[in-house]
Amino acid sequence: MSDCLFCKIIAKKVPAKIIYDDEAITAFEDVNPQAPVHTLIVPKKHLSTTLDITEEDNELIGRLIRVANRVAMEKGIAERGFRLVMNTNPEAGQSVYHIHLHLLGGRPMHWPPG
Ligand code: DGP
Repeated sequence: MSDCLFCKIIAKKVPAKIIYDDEAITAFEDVNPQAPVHTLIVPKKHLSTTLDITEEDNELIGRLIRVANRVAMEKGIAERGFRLVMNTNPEAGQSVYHIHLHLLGGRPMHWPPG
């Protein structure tokens, strides 16, 4: 999608610190980190919100989580623990309308979330 920030990052038209890239998924560091580890795992397919995910995306969503696990292991936070978050729509705080998995870790996480 031409006016989507994350589509532009995926296409390397907007710079980002990309740490993983394959034919379906790109992962890059969040520009405004909320924890020592804050990586965004993003499907290349443009889906505006989680509500747009259909059965044809089942494999893609599984891959997204497996990439997050891999990044967590590479960053050394897998055993300590980490949080995966996908915000949907305004009340959850979604600000970029291209789905993305937040990988957060490197500090204790609180529950319930704010
Ligand atoms: P959300 O609020 O769940 O839609 O998360 C969007 C995240 O995207 C937020 O944590 C900040 C991050 N972000 C916004 N703009 C940019 C950008 O230009 N580059 C990078 N790397 N991250 C961005």
